[in-house]
Amino acid sequence: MRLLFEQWAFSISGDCHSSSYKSDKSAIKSALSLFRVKWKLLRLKYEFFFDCYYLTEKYNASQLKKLAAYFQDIVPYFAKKASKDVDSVFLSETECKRIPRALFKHRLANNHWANRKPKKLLVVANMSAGKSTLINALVGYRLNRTKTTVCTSRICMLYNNRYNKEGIITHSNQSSFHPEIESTSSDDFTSASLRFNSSLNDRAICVIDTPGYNNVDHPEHRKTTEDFIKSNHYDAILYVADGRYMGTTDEEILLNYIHLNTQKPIFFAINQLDRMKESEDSIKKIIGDFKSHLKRMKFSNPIIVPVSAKASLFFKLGKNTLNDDDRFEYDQLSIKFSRNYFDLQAYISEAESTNPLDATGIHQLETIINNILHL
Ligand SMILES: Nc1nc2c(ncn2[C@@H]2O[C@H](COP(=O)(O)OP(=O)(O)OP(=O)(O)O)[C@@H](O)[C@H]2O)c(=O)[nH]1
Ligand SMILES: [Mg+2]
Repeated sequence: MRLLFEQWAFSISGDCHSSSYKSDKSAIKSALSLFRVKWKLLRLKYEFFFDCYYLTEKYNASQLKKLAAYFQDIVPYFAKKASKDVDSVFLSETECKRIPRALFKHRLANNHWANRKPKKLLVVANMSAGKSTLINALVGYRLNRTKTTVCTSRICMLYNNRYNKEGIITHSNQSSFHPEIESTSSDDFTSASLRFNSSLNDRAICVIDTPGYNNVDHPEHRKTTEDFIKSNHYDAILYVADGRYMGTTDEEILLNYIHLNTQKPIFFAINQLDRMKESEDSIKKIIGDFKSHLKRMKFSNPIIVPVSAKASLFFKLGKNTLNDDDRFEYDQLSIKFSRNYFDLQAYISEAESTNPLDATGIHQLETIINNILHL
């Protein structure tokens, strides 16, 4: 706690001589009164105590009473009343006019959010179907490594963080914050939280990436994915099919495994549809054939969403963020997704797309995720 108090104080004062505090008392006094350059008013007492209580509540709620007693004992005279006011908020939910309203509002919103356990969406597919790209498209950033060769080798969880408007908090052996979201890669963490660039950005949701199932060179990938499917530590499965290779034996094996090993809702995306050609491929038929195939495999009334993960990711990122190769592809995709043939959402709903991003099917997928997970 002392370390956190110090950091809190430093974030305001800009001072970084942490060792100059000889005791808790002097650190707290400093955080409260602060020898702030040009700003000596004691305006942040309440914020300081709120933060201390939040931290204690989150990590050791049984110690809240102890914290109140500790503060009464240790805080300087000028902050005693503020400390008492905040005690009553956290210990007996008593409001107090002296406390800034914004802090109450924040606490209400925080409680509301904290009580909502995130729903978890497990994304599975065979190799290179586009799981990682689709997850990138859903969260709106390039986080998961994607390649034409094999890449994802372990489970990676991405949580939507409704409050942190910028940056990403990553967890592996230790947790860290990175202000630049795309400077991190899912190779370096096992879970992370960031605010999704998506219509799901105010929802309590976690999206889980898995390794390609049919990787003969790395049988452990199959095991990782199978173990997770069996674990039941998720609320629904999104199966990603590659629109170019449907109905393969590998696909049947994975679908069978899912069918036999989970009771959770499952729905389907057909990806990479931007690669189709109007003169050769009927997207309508691809969807229809997949539906019949799934029904034969005993998936009753399967929900199928046609998408282009790559186009949706590019359109969400914006042309300016792309390198020269990708910009060229961006232009081609923009032209494609202005044509009726590539209006993917029109294949499964009445709605006609009014912009290329809608046409990629990603918004429709987000809506379906929202409905299936009851977010
Ligand atoms: N044209 C096009 N390419 C895509 C699309 N989605 C993914 N790709 C490409 O397909 C390749 C594989 O994509 P990934 O997202 O890595 O596939 P994955 O399913 O995560 O692969 P593994 O982790 O190896 O199982 C990459 O080169 C992607 O750029 C899409 O919708 N359209
Ligand atoms: Mg992957």
